[in-house]
Amino acid sequence: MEEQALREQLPRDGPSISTGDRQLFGYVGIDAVLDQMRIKTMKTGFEFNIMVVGQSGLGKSTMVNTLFKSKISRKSTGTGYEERIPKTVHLLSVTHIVEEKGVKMKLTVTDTPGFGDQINNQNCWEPIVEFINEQYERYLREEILINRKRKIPDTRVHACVYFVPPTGHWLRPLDLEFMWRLSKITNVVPVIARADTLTLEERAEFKQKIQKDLKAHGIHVYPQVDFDEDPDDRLLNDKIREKIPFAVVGADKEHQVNGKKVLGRKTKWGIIEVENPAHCEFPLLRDLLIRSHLQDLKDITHNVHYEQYRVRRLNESNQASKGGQCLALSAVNGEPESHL
Ligand SMILES: Nc1nc2c(ncn2[C@@H]2O[C@H](COP(=O)(O)OP(=O)(O)O)[C@@H](O)[C@H]2O)c(=O)[nH]1
Ligand SMILES: [Mg+2]
Repeated sequence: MEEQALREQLPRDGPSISTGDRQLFGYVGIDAVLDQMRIKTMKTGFEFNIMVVGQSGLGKSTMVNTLFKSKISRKSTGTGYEERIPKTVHLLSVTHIVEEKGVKMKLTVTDTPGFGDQINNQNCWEPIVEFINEQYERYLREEILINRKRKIPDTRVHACVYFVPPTGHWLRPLDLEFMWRLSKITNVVPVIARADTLTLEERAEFKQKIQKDLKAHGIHVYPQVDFDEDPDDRLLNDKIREKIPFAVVGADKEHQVNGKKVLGRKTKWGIIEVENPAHCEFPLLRDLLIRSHLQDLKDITHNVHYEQYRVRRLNESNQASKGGQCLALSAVNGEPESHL
């Protein structure tokens, strides 16, 4: 009796054929592909690129350091390391190799000069839009080569963190315009910057106003409902959408709290710990970017944003060749008409 039960559990040779709900043969072993995928990713590693955008003085450069100094890469930067952040004048990319349990990630964060200092902020998004498109262009040029690399270096921006000033009012026309343009070409993750300057009630109220404003202007930030592939994703993402924009605080200095070193900001109310979910939503931002949605951000960049760029560029090249012009893929930015 026992022996027969055991035999029924054992895998049989040959494939499993299922007719409706009924499984005719036993275990086939398809799940072994998961191990193969894991080993392959461990060997090759992967690239992930984030960009920070927003007006000057909102804490973008600090946040880049916070990300690198927070738990994702404490080891690679070392502790007690202090540095004065120079004012960012050019787009500046910093890359760290983060390794965990044998998996290697090449994490690049691009810091951008703040805008809003000038009297005239017209077209201040141009260098940033150009940078994002340039990375698509680079990828495309590698991809259309006859002898192409097995693994194309990926510098495309997978997530663009947009810093909203903590005014507590509505979004400014400049922020709306900027985010609208960015959301057409990349995954935009808005955050309320310097959230320690707002009370918890103010943060919640501001968050709702921003959500309303984005909806009213048809600005689709990440994660977009249209791209949720299954009901489980939708449930999870609905929860995230309720919390976006995350109210974040950045800090690159460590303080002693209860005998432990924590990243935080000293205020008159005490130390605001940036990695403590009870103090601010930096941990939600880090988890979304690095833990829960990293692969999705990469997939959407490749399958949606890059695809749109590729189609547009190849159509343009075709048109040019029909008109007898040179087929060379010259850089274009296909600027959309102003939205507001
Ligand atoms: N209160 C507060 N100040 C911050 C925060 N993040 C950065 N700062 C400070 O704001 C100033 C400008 O920061 P920086 O990172 O250079 O801003 P960026 O111009 O957007 O890159 C610095 O003095 C930072 O110490 C924050 O979350 N809260
Ligand atoms: Mg800066």
